[in-house]
Amino acid sequence: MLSSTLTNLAVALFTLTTQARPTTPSHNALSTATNTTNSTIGPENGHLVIVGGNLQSASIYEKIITLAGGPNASIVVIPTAGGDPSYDQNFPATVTLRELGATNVTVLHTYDPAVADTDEFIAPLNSASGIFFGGGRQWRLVDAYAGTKTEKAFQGVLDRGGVISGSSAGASIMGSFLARGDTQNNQIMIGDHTVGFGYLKNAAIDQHVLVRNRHFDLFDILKANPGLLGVGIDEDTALVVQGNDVEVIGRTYALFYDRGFWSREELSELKNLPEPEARFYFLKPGDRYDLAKRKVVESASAAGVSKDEL
Ligand SMILES: *[C@@H]1O[C@H](CO)[C@@H](O)[C@H](O)[C@H]1NC(C)=O
Ligand SMILES: *[C@@H]1O[C@H](CO)[C@@H](O)[C@H](O)[C@H]1NC(C)=O
Ligand SMILES: *[C@@H]1O[C@H](CO)[C@@H](O)[C@H](O)[C@H]1NC(C)=O
Ligand SMILES: CC(=O)N[C@H]1CO[C@H](CO)[C@@H](O)[C@@H]1O
Repeated sequence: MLSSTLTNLAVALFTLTTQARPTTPSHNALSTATNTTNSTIGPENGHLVIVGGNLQSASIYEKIITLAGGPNASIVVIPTAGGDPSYDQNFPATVTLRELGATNVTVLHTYDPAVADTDEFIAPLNSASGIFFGGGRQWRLVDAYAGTKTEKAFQGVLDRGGVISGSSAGASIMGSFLARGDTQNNQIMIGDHTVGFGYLKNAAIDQHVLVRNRHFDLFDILKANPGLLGVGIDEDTALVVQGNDVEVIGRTYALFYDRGFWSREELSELKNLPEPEARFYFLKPGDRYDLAKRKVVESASAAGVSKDEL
């Protein structure tokens, strides 16, 4: 009698629960990314170095120079996101690259897509093995270069095994979805420009994330585009991408928004995690991430917390 009442109660509760959550069958799974999405993938050839703004560390610049092929590699710097009336060959990132040993650094700039669509303009890109996009507003890069020979020549650098790098706006432009692409206001996450150059496919990239407390902002994009991977990068911190492998380098942390969760310590039922669609987690320099699996790559750096740190 009692047991059949309990059974009925259990069935009633089960029914209630399943009715209340018709679309989230595994709402308490800790580490499963939902698989209703396309994979996020990096470039087939070459590398990306995606910097979250305020680039200071020589080690990040040096990584860019090395991946371009060393000091004599031709590196083209694109300052266009900055919005200044004009640029000369002494744009700050250019000066720093030269100070760190790069011997052949060229500034290339136009706001005019008709100019960007000429063979003359793209000539330096044809023999370049590195590109660096400076900061500013990412939509300016779209207005100047999207759909032109220049955009194709950027891709050509990657296809030949070179490196595309960039900081702040120069980071966001690398996503297929252009985060903060609005021409009026940089707080609008889904603006009047939403298509980036897409070196990282099925992804949206935000920057300055911890310094500016932007860690909830990517959810505007991810709610409307649940198939995307969200990536948030803090200042003076970078993702180095080769194929689907990502390594965090630099000074602080990168945030991953994949509906999963990961921790250096053993996951416990005591953790009070939000629903999968409201989650993110942090990786530090040395940690690696697999874009195709949307999972952290376990490694020495990502190993568990040792007993004396408990
Ligand atoms: C760079 O070029 C200079 C002059 O052409 C040459 O002397 C030097 O050995 C080259 N350096 C490297 C690392 O290839
Ligand atoms: C420097 O790079 C440009 C292309 O960006 C190339 O045309 C030129 O030959 C390079 N100069 C040297 C000295 O390697
Ligand atoms: C997957 O990719 C296809 C083709 O690029 C696209 O049409 C579709 O919207 C994508 N689906 C998701 C869930 O992102
Ligand atoms: C529909 C869909 O995107 N399915 C993917 C699920 O995940 C596997 C492994 O990552 C992919 O190969 C499928 O394409």
